Amino acid sequence: MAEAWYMDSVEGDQRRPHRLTPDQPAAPQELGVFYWKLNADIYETDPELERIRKDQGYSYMDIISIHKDTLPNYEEKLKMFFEEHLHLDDEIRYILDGQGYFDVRSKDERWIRIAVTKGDLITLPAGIYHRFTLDETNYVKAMRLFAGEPVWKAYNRPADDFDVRQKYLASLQEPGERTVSCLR
Ligand code: KMT
Ligand code: NI
Repeated sequence: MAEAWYMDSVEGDQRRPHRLTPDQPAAPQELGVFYWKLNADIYETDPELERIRKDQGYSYMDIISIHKDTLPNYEEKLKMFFEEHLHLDDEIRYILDGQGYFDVRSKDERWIRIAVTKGDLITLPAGIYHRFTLDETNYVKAMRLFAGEPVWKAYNRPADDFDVRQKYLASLQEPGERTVSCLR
């Protein structure tokens, strides 16, 4: 798993690490987050990526480059990414270059910060509250994967009455029920 830690609640620049002192490591796999480490230098021909896409049914993919010179409406999009939200489907991102932070809500409603870097393929389960930010390097390039026709719609919190939210919460009660057939 990528490095993850519980965040402090200090106001200020979202791009800073916001680690507690002392550092408090976290285990996002307990929240249904999945993870693979791949070789991003060969993403165009990587058989391991092909295998994951086939096994998981990730038929759709595109590439997003988040940098002030490459992303239209950069500031506005960054703001949207950092609003606490959920989706009806898994959010699947493969970091091809650069880095950033996915924050996910723990079972006790604290923020867990997951540092993703080149080669990290991460999936956030449908119904989990989360957000994304660049770090102080201000650049990430990521492959967006999706099982079937992509639906990007984000529902900002509160979205507690959604079926997908209730199902997600129920899935946390049944460890072992969340299975992804993979090679970790
Ligand atoms: C999202 O949906 O939050 C994004 O696509 C931005 C993060 S991709 C590393
Ligand atoms: Ni999202």
